[in-house]
Amino acid sequence: MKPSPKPAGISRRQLLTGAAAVAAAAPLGGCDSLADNEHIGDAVQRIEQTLSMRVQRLLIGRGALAREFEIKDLSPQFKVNGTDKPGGDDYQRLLDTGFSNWRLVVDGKVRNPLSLSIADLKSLPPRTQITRHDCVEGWSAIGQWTGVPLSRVIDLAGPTADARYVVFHCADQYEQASDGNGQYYESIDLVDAYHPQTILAYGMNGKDLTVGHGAPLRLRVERQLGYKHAKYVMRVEVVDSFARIGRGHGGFWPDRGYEWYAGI
Ligand SMILES: Nc1nc2c(c(=O)[nH]1)N[C@H]1C(S)=C(S)[C@@H](COP(=O)(O)O)O[C@H]1N2
Ligand SMILES: [Mo]
Repeated sequence: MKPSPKPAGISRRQLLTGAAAVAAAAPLGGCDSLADNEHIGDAVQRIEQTLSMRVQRLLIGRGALAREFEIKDLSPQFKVNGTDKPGGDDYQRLLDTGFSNWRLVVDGKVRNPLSLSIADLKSLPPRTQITRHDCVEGWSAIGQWTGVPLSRVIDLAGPTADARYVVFHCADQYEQASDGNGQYYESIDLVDAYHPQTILAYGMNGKDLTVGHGAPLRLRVERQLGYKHAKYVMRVEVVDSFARIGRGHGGFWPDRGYEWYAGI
Protein backbone atom coordinates (compact mmCIF):
# COMPACT_ATOMS: atom_id res chain seq x y z
CA MET A 1 0.00 0.00 0.00
CA LYS A 2 1.36 3.38 -0.94
CA PRO A 3 1.79 5.95 1.87
CA SER A 4 -1.09 8.35 1.71
CA PRO A 5 -1.38 11.95 2.83
CA LYS A 6 -3.47 12.86 5.83
CA PRO A 7 -7.07 13.22 4.83
CA ALA A 8 -8.25 16.79 4.70
CA GLY A 9 -11.49 17.85 6.29
CA ILE A 10 -11.35 16.42 9.80
CA SER A 11 -8.75 18.29 11.79
CA ARG A 12 -7.35 17.27 15.13
CA ARG A 13 -8.68 20.57 16.40
CA GLN A 14 -12.25 19.73 15.44
CA LEU A 15 -11.90 16.35 17.09
CA LEU A 16 -10.50 17.97 20.23
CA THR A 17 -13.41 20.36 20.34
CA GLY A 18 -15.81 17.46 20.00
CA ALA A 19 -14.11 15.42 22.69
CA ALA A 20 -13.86 18.42 25.01
CA ALA A 21 -17.57 19.04 24.62
CA VAL A 22 -18.30 15.42 25.53
CA ALA A 23 -15.94 15.67 28.51
CA ALA A 24 -17.53 18.91 29.67
CA ALA A 25 -20.95 17.34 29.59
CA ALA A 26 -19.80 14.32 31.61
CA PRO A 27 -19.62 14.58 35.40
CA LEU A 28 -16.03 15.07 36.44
CA GLY A 29 -16.35 13.08 39.65
CA GLY A 30 -13.37 13.34 41.96
CA CYS A 31 -10.74 13.34 39.21
CA ASP A 32 -7.86 15.73 39.19
CA SER A 33 -8.49 17.97 36.20
CA LEU A 34 -4.94 17.87 34.77
CA ALA A 35 -4.86 14.07 34.74
CA ASP A 36 -8.26 14.13 33.19
CA ASN A 37 -7.08 16.38 30.38
CA GLU A 38 -4.19 14.05 29.64
CA HIS A 39 -6.62 11.20 29.52
CA ILE A 40 -8.79 13.07 27.06
CA GLY A 41 -5.71 13.85 24.97
CA ASP A 42 -4.86 10.16 24.72
CA ALA A 43 -8.42 9.26 23.85
CA VAL A 44 -8.56 11.96 21.19
CA GLN A 45 -5.34 10.69 19.69
CA ARG A 46 -6.77 7.19 19.57
CA ILE A 47 -9.99 8.39 17.99
CA GLU A 48 -8.01 10.47 15.52
CA GLN A 49 -5.82 7.55 14.51
CA THR A 50 -8.75 5.20 14.07
CA LEU A 51 -10.76 7.78 12.18
CA SER A 52 -7.98 8.78 9.84
CA MET A 53 -7.21 5.11 9.14
CA ARG A 54 -10.84 4.48 8.27
CA VAL A 55 -11.15 7.64 6.20
CA GLN A 56 -7.97 6.87 4.28
CA ARG A 57 -9.08 3.34 3.57
CA LEU A 58 -12.39 4.63 2.37
CA LEU A 59 -11.21 7.57 0.29
CA ILE A 60 -7.70 6.80 -0.89
CA GLY A 61 -7.12 3.21 0.14
CA ARG A 62 -9.14 0.42 -1.40
CA GLY A 63 -11.08 2.69 -3.73
CA ALA A 64 -8.09 4.31 -5.44
CA LEU A 65 -7.50 3.50 -9.07
CA ALA A 66 -4.47 1.57 -10.22
CA ARG A 67 -2.31 3.57 -12.59
CA GLU A 68 -3.38 3.35 -16.22
CA PHE A 69 -0.93 3.52 -19.11
CA GLU A 70 -1.00 4.28 -22.82
CA ILE A 71 -0.73 2.06 -25.90
CA LYS A 72 2.93 3.05 -26.31
CA ASP A 73 3.65 1.56 -22.89
CA LEU A 74 2.39 -1.96 -23.76
CA SER A 75 4.99 -4.65 -23.03
CA PRO A 76 6.21 -6.30 -26.22
CA GLN A 77 6.07 -9.64 -24.38
CA PHE A 78 3.53 -10.56 -21.71
CA LYS A 79 4.58 -13.73 -19.96
CA VAL A 80 2.10 -16.59 -19.65
CA ASN A 81 2.34 -17.82 -16.08
CA GLY A 82 0.86 -20.70 -14.10
CA THR A 83 -1.45 -22.82 -16.21
CA ASP A 84 -0.97 -22.22 -19.94
CA LYS A 85 -3.88 -24.44 -20.95
CA PRO A 86 -6.35 -26.31 -18.73
CA GLY A 87 -6.07 -30.07 -19.10
CA GLY A 88 -8.92 -32.47 -19.79
CA ASP A 89 -11.47 -33.04 -22.53
CA ASP A 90 -14.04 -30.52 -21.29
CA TYR A 91 -11.85 -27.50 -21.93
CA GLN A 92 -10.59 -28.92 -25.22
CA ARG A 93 -14.19 -29.34 -26.43
CA LEU A 94 -15.02 -25.74 -25.49
CA LEU A 95 -11.92 -24.58 -27.32
CA ASP A 96 -12.70 -26.70 -30.42
CA THR A 97 -16.10 -25.02 -30.75
CA GLY A 98 -14.74 -21.50 -30.29
CA PHE A 99 -16.30 -21.29 -26.82
CA SER A 100 -19.77 -21.09 -28.39
CA ASN A 101 -21.05 -23.62 -25.82
CA TRP A 102 -19.20 -22.00 -22.92
CA ARG A 103 -21.36 -20.33 -20.28
CA LEU A 104 -20.35 -18.31 -17.27
CA VAL A 105 -22.43 -19.40 -14.29
CA VAL A 106 -23.17 -16.71 -11.70
CA ASP A 107 -24.76 -18.14 -8.60
CA GLY A 108 -24.62 -18.42 -4.81
CA LYS A 109 -25.95 -15.59 -2.68
CA VAL A 110 -27.90 -13.98 -5.50
CA ARG A 111 -31.59 -13.56 -6.22
CA ASN A 112 -31.23 -14.15 -9.95
CA PRO A 113 -28.62 -16.77 -10.96
CA LEU A 114 -27.21 -16.23 -14.46
CA SER A 115 -25.79 -18.27 -17.29
CA LEU A 116 -23.98 -15.95 -19.72
CA SER A 117 -22.38 -16.66 -23.09
CA ILE A 118 -19.40 -14.68 -24.35
CA ALA A 119 -21.84 -12.87 -26.67
CA ASP A 120 -23.97 -11.96 -23.63
CA LEU A 121 -20.90 -10.57 -21.86
CA LYS A 122 -19.81 -8.67 -24.98
CA SER A 123 -23.27 -7.08 -25.26
CA LEU A 124 -22.79 -5.32 -21.91
CA PRO A 125 -21.00 -1.94 -21.81
CA PRO A 126 -17.27 -2.74 -21.93
CA ARG A 127 -14.35 -1.21 -20.12
CA THR A 128 -10.81 -1.13 -21.51
CA GLN A 129 -7.80 -0.39 -19.33
CA ILE A 130 -4.03 -0.54 -19.72
CA THR A 131 -2.45 -1.63 -16.48
CA ARG A 132 0.67 -3.22 -15.07
CA HIS A 133 0.45 -6.81 -13.88
CA ASP A 134 2.78 -7.66 -10.99
CA CYS A 135 3.56 -11.28 -10.22
CA VAL A 136 5.04 -12.34 -6.86
CA GLU A 137 7.67 -14.22 -8.81
CA GLY A 138 9.25 -10.86 -9.61
CA TRP A 139 8.12 -9.93 -13.10
CA SER A 140 5.73 -7.27 -14.36
CA ALA A 141 4.11 -6.56 -17.70
CA ILE A 142 1.81 -3.88 -19.08
CA GLY A 143 -1.22 -5.07 -21.00
CA GLN A 144 -4.51 -3.74 -22.28
CA TRP A 145 -7.60 -5.52 -20.99
CA THR A 146 -11.19 -5.32 -22.20
CA GLY A 147 -14.16 -6.79 -20.43
CA VAL A 148 -17.29 -6.24 -18.38
CA PRO A 149 -17.08 -4.55 -15.00
CA LEU A 150 -17.69 -7.28 -12.43
CA SER A 151 -20.03 -4.87 -10.61
CA ARG A 152 -22.37 -4.99 -13.59
CA VAL A 153 -22.57 -8.78 -13.58
CA ILE A 154 -23.04 -8.95 -9.81
CA ASP A 155 -25.78 -6.33 -9.98
CA LEU A 156 -27.57 -8.27 -12.72
CA ALA A 157 -27.55 -11.31 -10.44
CA GLY A 158 -28.69 -9.25 -7.45
CA PRO A 159 -26.60 -10.12 -4.39
CA THR A 160 -28.55 -10.94 -1.25
CA ALA A 161 -27.99 -9.10 2.03
CA ASP A 162 -25.58 -11.74 3.36
CA ALA A 163 -23.26 -11.57 0.31
CA ARG A 164 -19.63 -10.88 1.36
CA TYR A 165 -17.20 -12.34 -1.18
CA VAL A 166 -17.04 -13.31 -4.82
CA VAL A 167 -15.35 -16.62 -5.66
CA PHE A 168 -13.95 -17.37 -9.13
CA HIS A 169 -13.90 -21.06 -10.01
CA CYS A 170 -11.47 -21.87 -12.81
CA ALA A 171 -11.29 -24.63 -15.41
CA ASP A 172 -7.75 -25.70 -14.52
CA GLN A 173 -6.22 -27.95 -11.91
CA TYR A 174 -2.89 -26.30 -11.22
CA GLU A 175 -1.66 -29.42 -9.48
CA GLN A 176 -2.99 -32.91 -8.94
CA ALA A 177 -3.26 -32.55 -5.18
CA SER A 178 -3.81 -35.79 -3.28
CA ASP A 179 -6.64 -34.19 -1.30
CA GLY A 180 -8.39 -33.28 -4.55
CA ASN A 181 -7.93 -29.55 -3.92
CA GLY A 182 -5.76 -28.74 -6.92
CA GLN A 183 -8.45 -26.74 -8.70
CA TYR A 184 -7.49 -23.10 -9.24
CA TYR A 185 -9.81 -20.58 -7.65
CA GLU A 186 -9.66 -17.14 -6.15
CA SER A 187 -11.88 -14.77 -4.19
CA ILE A 188 -12.22 -11.07 -3.47
CA ASP A 189 -14.48 -9.08 -1.18
CA LEU A 190 -17.30 -6.82 -2.35
CA VAL A 191 -15.11 -3.70 -2.04
CA ASP A 192 -12.83 -5.05 -4.76
CA ALA A 193 -15.74 -6.61 -6.66
CA TYR A 194 -17.29 -3.15 -7.07
CA HIS A 195 -13.98 -1.39 -7.81
CA PRO A 196 -14.32 0.25 -11.26
CA GLN A 197 -11.17 -1.46 -12.60
CA THR A 198 -12.28 -4.95 -11.55
CA ILE A 199 -13.40 -6.53 -14.80
CA LEU A 200 -14.14 -9.93 -16.28
CA ALA A 201 -11.87 -9.64 -19.29
CA TYR A 202 -12.48 -11.39 -22.63
CA GLY A 203 -9.98 -9.27 -24.57
CA MET A 204 -6.28 -8.46 -24.34
CA ASN A 205 -4.32 -5.98 -26.46
CA GLY A 206 -7.29 -5.56 -28.81
CA LYS A 207 -7.88 -9.27 -29.50
CA ASP A 208 -9.82 -12.09 -27.85
CA LEU A 209 -7.95 -13.60 -24.92
CA THR A 210 -5.50 -16.31 -25.93
CA VAL A 211 -5.59 -19.69 -24.21
CA GLY A 212 -2.37 -18.86 -22.38
CA HIS A 213 -3.83 -15.69 -20.90
CA GLY A 214 -7.06 -17.33 -19.73
CA ALA A 215 -9.53 -17.77 -22.61
CA PRO A 216 -12.36 -17.22 -22.76
CA LEU A 217 -12.61 -15.14 -19.55
CA ARG A 218 -10.29 -14.02 -16.77
CA LEU A 219 -10.45 -11.68 -13.85
CA ARG A 220 -8.56 -8.39 -13.68
CA VAL A 221 -8.43 -7.01 -10.14
CA GLU A 222 -5.89 -4.27 -10.65
CA ARG A 223 -5.12 -3.33 -7.05
CA GLN A 224 -3.90 -6.83 -6.26
CA LEU A 225 -1.03 -9.13 -7.25
CA GLY A 226 -1.03 -11.44 -10.24
CA TYR A 227 -2.19 -14.64 -8.61
CA LYS A 228 -5.54 -13.01 -7.74
CA HIS A 229 -6.27 -12.53 -11.47
CA ALA A 230 -8.02 -15.86 -12.03
CA LYS A 231 -7.81 -17.18 -15.60
CA TYR A 232 -10.28 -19.64 -17.24
CA VAL A 233 -13.16 -18.41 -15.05
CA MET A 234 -16.13 -20.78 -15.37
CA ARG A 235 -18.23 -19.82 -12.41
CA VAL A 236 -18.65 -16.71 -10.28
CA GLU A 237 -20.06 -17.68 -6.92
CA VAL A 238 -21.24 -15.05 -4.45
CA VAL A 239 -20.77 -16.31 -0.90
CA ASP A 240 -21.02 -15.21 2.72
CA SER A 241 -17.84 -17.13 3.62
CA PHE A 242 -15.15 -19.07 1.77
CA ALA A 243 -14.33 -21.30 4.74
CA ARG A 244 -15.75 -24.40 3.05
CA ILE A 245 -14.18 -23.82 -0.39
CA GLY A 246 -10.85 -25.47 -1.26
CA ARG A 247 -8.75 -25.56 1.89
CA GLY A 248 -10.61 -22.57 3.30
CA HIS A 249 -8.22 -19.66 2.72
CA GLY A 250 -9.99 -18.12 -0.25
CA GLY A 251 -7.75 -19.13 -3.14
CA PHE A 252 -5.36 -21.65 -4.62
CA TRP A 253 -2.25 -19.72 -3.54
CA PRO A 254 -3.76 -18.45 -0.25
CA ASP A 255 -4.41 -22.14 0.54
CA ARG A 256 -0.64 -22.62 0.08
CA GLY A 257 0.52 -19.82 2.38
CA TYR A 258 0.13 -16.68 0.29
CA GLU A 259 -1.88 -13.71 1.52
CA TRP A 260 -5.58 -13.70 0.66
CA TYR A 261 -5.50 -9.91 0.37
CA ALA A 262 -2.62 -9.25 -2.01
CA GLY A 263 -2.92 -5.45 -2.28
CA ILE A 264 -0.43 -3.39 -4.29
N1 LIG B 1 -6.76 -20.33 -13.45
C1 LIG B 1 -5.55 -19.81 -13.20
N2 LIG B 1 -5.44 -18.51 -12.99
C2 LIG B 1 -4.24 -17.95 -12.74
C3 LIG B 1 -3.06 -18.74 -12.63
C4 LIG B 1 -3.21 -20.14 -12.85
O1 LIG B 1 -2.25 -20.91 -12.81
N3 LIG B 1 -4.47 -20.63 -13.14
N4 LIG B 1 -1.85 -18.14 -12.34
C5 LIG B 1 -1.91 -16.81 -11.71
C6 LIG B 1 -0.64 -16.10 -11.68
S1 LIG B 1 0.48 -16.51 -10.46
C7 LIG B 1 -0.39 -15.07 -12.50
S2 LIG B 1 1.03 -14.11 -12.37
C8 LIG B 1 -1.31 -14.72 -13.60
C9 LIG B 1 -0.60 -14.85 -14.92
O2 LIG B 1 -1.42 -14.40 -15.95
P1 LIG B 1 -0.88 -14.48 -17.42
O3 LIG B 1 -0.60 -15.92 -17.73
O4 LIG B 1 -1.95 -13.88 -18.27
O5 LIG B 1 0.41 -13.68 -17.44
O6 LIG B 1 -2.45 -15.54 -13.62
C10 LIG B 1 -2.93 -15.92 -12.37
N5 LIG B 1 -4.18 -16.60 -12.56
MO1 LIG C 1 1.92 -14.75 -10.36
